Amino acid sequence: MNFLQKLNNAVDKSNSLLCVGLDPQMDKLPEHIKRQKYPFFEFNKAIIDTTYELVCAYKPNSAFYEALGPNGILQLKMTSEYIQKKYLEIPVILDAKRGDIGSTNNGYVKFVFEYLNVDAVTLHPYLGKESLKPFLNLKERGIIILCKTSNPGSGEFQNTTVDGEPLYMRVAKLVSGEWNEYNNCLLVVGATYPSELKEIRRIAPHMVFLIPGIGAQGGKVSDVMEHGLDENKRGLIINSSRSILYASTGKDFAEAARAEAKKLRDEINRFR
Ligand code: NUP
Repeated sequence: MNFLQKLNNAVDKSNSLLCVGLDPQMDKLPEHIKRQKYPFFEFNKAIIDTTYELVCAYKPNSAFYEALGPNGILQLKMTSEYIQKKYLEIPVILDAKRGDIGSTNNGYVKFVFEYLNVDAVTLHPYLGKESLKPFLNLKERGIIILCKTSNPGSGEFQNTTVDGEPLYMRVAKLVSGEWNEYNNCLLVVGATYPSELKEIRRIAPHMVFLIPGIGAQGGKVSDVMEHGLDENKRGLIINSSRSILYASTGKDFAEAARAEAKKLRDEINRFR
C-alpha cells in the first residue's frame, strides 16, 4: 500500500481530514510529564491514545525533537514506532523541510524512511527536481513539497513573479506535473492564504494538500474548505498542533486535546 492509499483508508476510517501535529515543547508540558525520562514520548503517547479515532494522520515536526539532541531523536523514533505498532493504519508525516544536493539527500532518505520509517516527509523545492530524485523515486512514500507556506513573510520569495506568474504557481505546476511521475507528491499550502489556495487547487485539482496554519496561526476552516476541497470532498490533510496539544496544560491535557480535536474534526466535516 502506498502513502496516498494509506491516507485514504485512514480518512475513511476516521471520517476525518484532521492531522494532529506532534510538536512538544518542554515549557508547555504538564509538570508530571516533564519529570519523566522520555517526556516528549509520554506526552505524545497520551495525545495519540485520546485522539487516534479523530485523525487521518500525525505530523511530528523534527525541530522540536532535534532541540533535545540524541534523546529527542530517540523520542521521535519511539513516537513513530508507537503509532506503527498500535495504530498502524494511521500515516505519520515527518515535517522536516529537507532538501539538499542529491547525494546528501540519500542521507536524509535513510534517516526519514529507514531509521524513523515514517510514511511521508516535507521537503522544499529550492534545489530542483534533479536533487530530489532520491525522494521522488520512492513510490510508496508521500513526498510533500512546500508550495505556499503559512508564515507572514512567505510572499518574499514565493509570490515573486517568474515568467509572468508567482513562484508558488510554478511550484504547483511542476510538482503536480512532471515531478509527480509516481503519483506520490503532495503540496504544502498554508491555511492563512485562501486566495492562493484557490489558485493552487485550480492548477492541481487532484492533488492532496497538507494545510498547516489552522488554530494558533489564525487560518480559518471555512476558507480552507471553500477553496481547498477536491471534487470528492477530500484532498486535504488539515494540521493543527498547538491549539490541540496545549488546549490544557494541566493533568487533563489529553482529554482537553481530544475535545479540541473532536471540535475541529466536526467543524471540518460540516463543510464536507
Ligand atoms: O507553511 C507551513 N506552516 C507551518 O506552520 C508549513 C509547515 N510545515 N508548518 C508547520 O506546521 C509548523 O512548523 C508546525 O509544525 C505546524 C503548525 O503548527 P501550529 O501553528 O498548528 O501550532
